Amino acid sequence: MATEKSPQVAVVIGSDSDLKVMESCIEQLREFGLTAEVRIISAHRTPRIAAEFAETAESRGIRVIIAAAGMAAHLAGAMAAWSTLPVIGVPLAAEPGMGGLDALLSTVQMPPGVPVAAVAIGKAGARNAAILAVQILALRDPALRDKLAEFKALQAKSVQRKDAAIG
Ligand code: RP5
Repeated sequence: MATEKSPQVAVVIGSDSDLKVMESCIEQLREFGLTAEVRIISAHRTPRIAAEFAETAESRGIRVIIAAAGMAAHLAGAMAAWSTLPVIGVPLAAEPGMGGLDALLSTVQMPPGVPVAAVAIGKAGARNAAILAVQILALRDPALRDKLAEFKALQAKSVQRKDAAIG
């Protein structure tokens, strides 16, 4: 059951080998003051648990599911199949693999009717997944909207500083 403090974002990874990259997603969420429900669930190795997790996520207070996997990355699609929550898919480069292109195509090429918001491969996608989740939550949370505005301003300042330094 959802409580005041239940996490609103779930970060699901297909394997513990995905955690290193996805730590930057969890860290980015933390920077916005959000904790995540983090789980290792595989679309292929634990398919029943994947279905149950996605089906019950909303009743636990989850509002956005971030799903990251490598190789034939069906985890985000499996989440989207079992839930009406927005699902963000992070394709990862796994070994043996194709530098993440395999996972990218598996994540992004969803058939009509079951959308997954696919982000970039690896760390960039991991961070962007967190920011996109924050943007979704910010639609109904003015404090998060303010944090996003501050985040954008700081990012711009950092580029401007580098531009000035290169002189
Ligand atoms: C995917 O297979 C996982 O998301 C991981 O990226 C990849 C390899 O998994 P492991 O063999 O390292 O557990 O399902």
